[in-house]
Amino acid sequence: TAPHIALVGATGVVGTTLLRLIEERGFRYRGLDLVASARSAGREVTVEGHSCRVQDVDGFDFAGVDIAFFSAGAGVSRTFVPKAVAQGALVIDNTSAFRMDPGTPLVVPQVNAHVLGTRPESGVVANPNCSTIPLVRLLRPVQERWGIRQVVVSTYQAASGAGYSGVEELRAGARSVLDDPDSAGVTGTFSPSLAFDVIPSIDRLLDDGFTFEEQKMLQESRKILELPHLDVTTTCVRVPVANSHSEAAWIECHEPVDRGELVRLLAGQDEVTVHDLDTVGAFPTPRTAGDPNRVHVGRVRVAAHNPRGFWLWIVADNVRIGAALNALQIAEELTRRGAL
Ligand code: 11C
Repeated sequence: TAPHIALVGATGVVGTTLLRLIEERGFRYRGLDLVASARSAGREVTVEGHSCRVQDVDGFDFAGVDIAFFSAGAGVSRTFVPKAVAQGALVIDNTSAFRMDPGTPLVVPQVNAHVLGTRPESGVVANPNCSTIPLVRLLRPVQERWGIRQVVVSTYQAASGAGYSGVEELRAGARSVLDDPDSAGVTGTFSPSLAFDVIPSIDRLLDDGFTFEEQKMLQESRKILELPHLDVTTTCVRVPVANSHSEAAWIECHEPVDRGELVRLLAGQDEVTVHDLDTVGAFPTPRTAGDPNRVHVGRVRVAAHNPRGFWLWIVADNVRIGAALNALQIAEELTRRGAL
């Protein structure tokens, strides 16, 4: 039978997108609870034409819930996921709280659905970070064909990675600078102001000088691809784009790579569009890439001086591909396996 589902973080950018995707993809459920932290509890949200009241996560009873999606931040997950699991729910967690826990599978269905098995012992399946997901979806076939020696990535991450408030802050900052070029913009979620600027710092700074976002891309890629020594190094940058993250990735393999074979290999992956398959140099951008449910790739360049290495330009909707869609595809896979 169809699962009873709960969405914790239902009013956030990932939660509302998850609701839209559930409708778009016709994901079947027999009951639905919308849940959020105290700040958003009590709000009414329309789901498939019906008004639904958002309940407070503090005090919410998970008994009877088959799948609980969490996207209300790592703090909320750390506090309430153990309770949801103890009350019998299977949790699909969108935060960084449990990703590196050895008993918790970290899943991108197109890459490593096999680790789902049936029901995970910990009761939690973790959804990777939004910059990791599109990257590993492209690295997996490359690793299988040529073997990867090193990956160097710079990201260009959209304001929506910081939620609705991040997008609002970008808009307000842009208005402020357009009105007065000497304005310092608007800070809060981002510092300095993101409008007309780029910020090479996402999430907290670690002792080694890398940011947590950069560490997540390394550690999560290694875990998902089951390559504990994979050499991935990144610089994560916030850019004044509302939605969709971009990445410039240099991938060096163990053997020379043929460009024609590479573009055909990538274009053959599930839900991947290669823009320069026939038109060399073509590229997607966050605003023009097209279908937000696909990973977009362009500017595929094999280096003449080192044909073992090539560049990819990658664009993917961070809220869909990087969060809500991946989480829903995990739920679809678990349902298919009868793992609930
Ligand atoms: C951003 N990637 O763009 C972050 C958002 O670890 O799930 C997601 C943070 C996470 O700001």
